[in-house]
Amino acid sequence: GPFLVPVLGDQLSLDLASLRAVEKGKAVILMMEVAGETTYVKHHKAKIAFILSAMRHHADVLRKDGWMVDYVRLDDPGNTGSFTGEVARAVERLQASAIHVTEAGEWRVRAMLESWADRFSIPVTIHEDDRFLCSHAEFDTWAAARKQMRMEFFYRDMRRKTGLLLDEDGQPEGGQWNYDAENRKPAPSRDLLMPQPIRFRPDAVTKEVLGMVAERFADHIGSLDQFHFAVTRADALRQQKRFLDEALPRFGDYQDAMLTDEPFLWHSILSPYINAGLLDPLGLCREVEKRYRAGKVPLNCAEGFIRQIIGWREYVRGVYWHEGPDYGSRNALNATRDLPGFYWTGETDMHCMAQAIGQTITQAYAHHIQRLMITGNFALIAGIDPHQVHVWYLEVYADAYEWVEMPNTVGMALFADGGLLGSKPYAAGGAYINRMSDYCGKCRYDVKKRVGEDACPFNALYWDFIARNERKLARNPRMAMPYRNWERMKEEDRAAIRERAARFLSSLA
Ligand code: FAD
Ligand code: DLZ
Ligand code: SF4
Repeated sequence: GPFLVPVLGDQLSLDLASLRAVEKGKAVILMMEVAGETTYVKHHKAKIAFILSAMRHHADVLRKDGWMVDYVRLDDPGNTGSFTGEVARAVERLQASAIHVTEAGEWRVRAMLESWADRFSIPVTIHEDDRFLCSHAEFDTWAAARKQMRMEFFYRDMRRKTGLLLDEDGQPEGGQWNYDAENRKPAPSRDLLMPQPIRFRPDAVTKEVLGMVAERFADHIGSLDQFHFAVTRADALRQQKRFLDEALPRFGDYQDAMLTDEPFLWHSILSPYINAGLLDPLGLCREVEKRYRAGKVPLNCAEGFIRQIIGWREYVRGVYWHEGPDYGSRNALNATRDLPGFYWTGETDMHCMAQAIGQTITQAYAHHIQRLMITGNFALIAGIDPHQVHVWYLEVYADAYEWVEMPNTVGMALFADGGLLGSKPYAAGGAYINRMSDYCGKCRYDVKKRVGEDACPFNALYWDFIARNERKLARNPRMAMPYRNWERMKEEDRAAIRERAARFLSSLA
């Protein structure tokens, strides 16, 4: 019988290790829409629609490329609802002689793949996913050689490995590895010339998927009205070109900025395509470098973007696999509060939160600083249970897969790993949000106040966080300043701030 090549929903690339391992005429590709994957968490409707439509389009691309493809739809009679169940049916149906599969993107699915060798009496080969620059072994070697796993040093190795933005002597372009200091400009005023991502109109395939998702997943978060994602590599490449031409030249400058009713700013909105396999991350970085070499894009923008991909993206994946399956249950600050209901509705008077959550519901997208410094920061300083926060991020973003979402949430945003990923918690009061956005001017709360019913909740929560975690954080040299400031406050002011925080927190329940 033929070789069976299961291709998972985030493996929508023609250049895939498992495909390279087999011959077209002798292999059948198996693609599976299964209830297990659509509901292991209650993904945003647009995320499910994006993945299923992209899978259906990719099956056509594979067939046109000469592959035999067996495609199981969610509503096919007999669908067992799981990868393992569908592989079992296919092995039987095709009398497959061996299985070749590219490794999965999370521990849960890795365990399924690893169970196949025992379950089916045919050879199973799990291929390393070489769409990533850094293999598991390479990351483990890197991590073993140092006391702390700092992204910055990992990133320099990836620059050297790829040669991206190096000069003839192998030195970093411009003399510095990192130009982040230039990338913290506050929000500009709203600008009619602000670039906007292309909004792709759903074709017949996507429309059918949208109908099915609306019906089957009605109780999942999110709306489908504004569904605009590319669902093919060809369209994803159009979005990529749009980004390179229009947004990249100012990407760095406004990377941390936030503006009311501007969900996208100068960000690429390419993560769903990169993570699903429709775009090649290294190819994208090479295009960015080309624009810099051609004088079309400043160095801080090109470097900043490339760092997000070959630095942060590769690094968080390394951490996820290096730390093991228990990483997601860490809770270094013992945070136990339930996730407030407004994370699901956006209905809160905190304008910054309403904006970040609102666009999450309509677009399945928020950019990095919204995820980190608005919804993430709030969860951190309010002491929300990291597991609940993790599930939320995994559900609501179109780009969310555990390998990338979990370290960003548990490590970067919540400090629940005790400082493995970041050297200090990204905790901030309203002043930071006011500096980087126009949100506070449109908010019912007063960002300058710490106490009183109209005081910005982030202020009291920030100091309450500092006070609450003194035992765990005060010795961190990078936290010396806030602790000094806290100590300097009058006792009665400290009490009033903590009282305001307590009242606000009890109003959440
Ligand atoms: P841009 O700002 O245009 O950045 C370019 C690319 O760099 C992104 O497409 C992405 O591939 C990569 N990138 C940037 N920052 C990171 C990062 N911290 N980690 C990994 N890759 C990065 N990203 C995901 O892809 N999936 C997630 O589930 C996810 N969850 C997150 C949860 C939290 C709490 C936080 C703080 C961040 C999370 N991120 C996640 C990282 C980042 O916010 C998104 O990658 C980014 O917002 C995607 O939008 P963009 O394509 O417009 O990014
Ligand atoms: C996220 C997702 C969803 C919603 N549905 C499917 C699906 O029906 N079939 C599939 O192959 N993949 C899906 N995915 C993506 C998988 O969950 C992803 O491949 C795993 O997380 C492994 O990394
Ligand atoms: Fe957010 Fe506070 Fe600013 Fe309101 S005042 S937008 S709650 S930071």
